[in-house]
Amino acid sequence: MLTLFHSPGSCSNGILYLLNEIGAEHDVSVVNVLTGDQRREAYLSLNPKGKVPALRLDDGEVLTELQTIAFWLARSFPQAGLWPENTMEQARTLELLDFIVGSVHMRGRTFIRMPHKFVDDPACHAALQAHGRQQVANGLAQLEATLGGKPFLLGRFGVPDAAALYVLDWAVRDDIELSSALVAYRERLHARPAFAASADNWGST
Ligand SMILES: N[C@@H](CCC(=O)N[C@@H](CS)C(=O)NCC(=O)O)C(=O)O
Repeated sequence: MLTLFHSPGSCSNGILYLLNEIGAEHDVSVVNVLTGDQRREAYLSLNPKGKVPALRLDDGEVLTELQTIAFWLARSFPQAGLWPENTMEQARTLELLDFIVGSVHMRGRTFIRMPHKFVDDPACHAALQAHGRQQVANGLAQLEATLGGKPFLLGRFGVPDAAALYVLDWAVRDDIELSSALVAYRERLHARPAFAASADNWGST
């Protein structure tokens, strides 16, 4: 059985959503990053990086990093059709995943929520948070341009949409205004059965 190590409301929501999108049987082991579970020995022995998501496979292998886990899931469950055949579409998938994780999350949202991780002086935190908010807003504008009227980022639903959903949910939580196109896109993602199937472990949206 696959086991997702997951903190409800965090970026591991993206993997939870994909597991349900694929219909892959799985357990969820909650690692609450708000209470520091990720730094406890029990979790560090599984993922020394002290981050979620992590996915333990049937053979005991543990995968970390959202893009890696998303790739593994999409390739291991080909019947779900989440990994494109075409090389250009594969490249676009990786490009979007890297942008959402590497830029919007790590270089945007992280500054909003965790300015203390980058600079000790509390006097600097507001400036770092403002920078993070601007980065997230820029990133969302980029995603809207990529959507360009399509229902999902690559036309049909794909793994980058599962990552886009948690940054959209975070934007709402952080009071960052969404355009009407992004509101409609988020609603489309919330309307998929994978979202209802994830409800018990989703956390606040
Ligand atoms: N690049 C990693 C980032 C993972 C990450 O930063 N996860 C956050 C939750 S959204 C976390 O575990 N934070 C706990 C911490 O930094 O202590 C990925 O995409 O999987």
